Amino acid sequence: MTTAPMPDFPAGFRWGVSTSAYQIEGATTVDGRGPSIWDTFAREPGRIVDGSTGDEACDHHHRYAEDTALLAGLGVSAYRFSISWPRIQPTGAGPALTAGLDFYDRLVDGLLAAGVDPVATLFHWDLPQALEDAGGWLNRDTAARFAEYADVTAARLGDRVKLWITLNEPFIHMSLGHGMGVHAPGRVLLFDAFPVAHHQLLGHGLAVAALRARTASPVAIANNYSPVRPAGDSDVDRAAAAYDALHNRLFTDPLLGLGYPDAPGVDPTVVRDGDLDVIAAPIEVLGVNYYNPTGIRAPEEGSPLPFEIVPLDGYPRTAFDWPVAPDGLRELLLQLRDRYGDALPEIQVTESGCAYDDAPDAQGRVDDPERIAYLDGHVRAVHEAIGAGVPVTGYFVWSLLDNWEWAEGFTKRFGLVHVDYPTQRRTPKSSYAWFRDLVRR
Ligand code: PNW
Repeated sequence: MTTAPMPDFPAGFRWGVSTSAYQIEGATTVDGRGPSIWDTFAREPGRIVDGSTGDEACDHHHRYAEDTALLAGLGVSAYRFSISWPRIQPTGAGPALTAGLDFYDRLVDGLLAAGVDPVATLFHWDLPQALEDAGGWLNRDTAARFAEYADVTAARLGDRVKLWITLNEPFIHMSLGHGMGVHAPGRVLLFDAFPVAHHQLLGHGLAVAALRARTASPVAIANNYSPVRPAGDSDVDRAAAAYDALHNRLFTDPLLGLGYPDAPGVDPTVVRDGDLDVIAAPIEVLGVNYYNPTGIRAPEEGSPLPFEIVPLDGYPRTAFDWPVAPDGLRELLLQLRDRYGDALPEIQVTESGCAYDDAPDAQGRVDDPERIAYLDGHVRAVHEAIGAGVPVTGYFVWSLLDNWEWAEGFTKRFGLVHVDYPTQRRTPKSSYAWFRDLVRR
């Protein structure tokens, strides 16, 4: 970490923190909530490293007032949360459940009273199980169901949510959920998962139209990006380009009107006339989730993949074994600007953060200097990108709270606030104080 003073950010720059519904809420059976694919997946033996589920998670559904007070104490101008689709429509179709909407209504009003802008994500991977039973995102109809869910949700919250985000990381949901089977719904389709990409993007486009009818607030999507670092030499350029097209362009080129790139798995027979126009509906903000770059080399002879992912040498590592590479964030922001030029909307970094094995000391304090160094480096990288002309207007830390980290269960802690799961006691870490001081300046 450099000791140089943090440079000033433009006035109005949005500082926030992010969470998602299934990772923090718990209370999975209250108020008529239906099961989601993550309730199902977490119950399958061997799926989650510690055998846990999100049944309780951080118990945020009951403790949202305490968590809103933590946000107020942090002084952030925005909080990005996600809405649980099966709380609103238990089977993914039909009228909205009033009790489900009531929870988010209370949350949103509490945030506004605390001076925090509510930023709502509609889909952070917790698909209603009934839709999965009908084919999930492999079924084109799910895109229409998603737009209907966006409509009924924005009918209630559209006047107060300050930024709507349709999908969170459709690439990770496709690749880990449907390609490799390490996330719900656990399908192993490899590149045959492409319809999951197209139907999510179609759902996004249809939802943008539904939101426009209900709200004047800006609309975004949150994509995951990872700049590609070629490793090795023979045929590496071809492998790197294939991975780059899959991870960084498949979910962005069609959004910005360029159609699908030449990426592994793209199947034009899935794309109907008019779909690309729906997908390219203008959005005000591109959400960028960034954690690390990806090392790529040419595949072994006979490999089913046109690339091989390899660990990157020479970087410190988080508890997830992910490399700490703030330069990758600057590189990616510049790449987006260079690639899309005037078609690129305003960017907000909607997730940036790291997992470490944080634990309270004998005095009950949680000191996490590695997280402070991580965030310091990434915030500076954003500042450099702004200086180079990239229109970045916000930065959200993943995450407010330690929470249920998908297939990793409770074993990975990403929070600015430590959570002791048996007691649900919240303890702000030293990174919470660091971020508060940064935001306050
Ligand atoms: C994102 N990967 O997920 C999600 O949006 C969050 O819900 C999650 O908690 C956070 O990042 C930390 O993992 C990802 O394997 C999951 O490359 C896996 C990967 C990337 C992002």
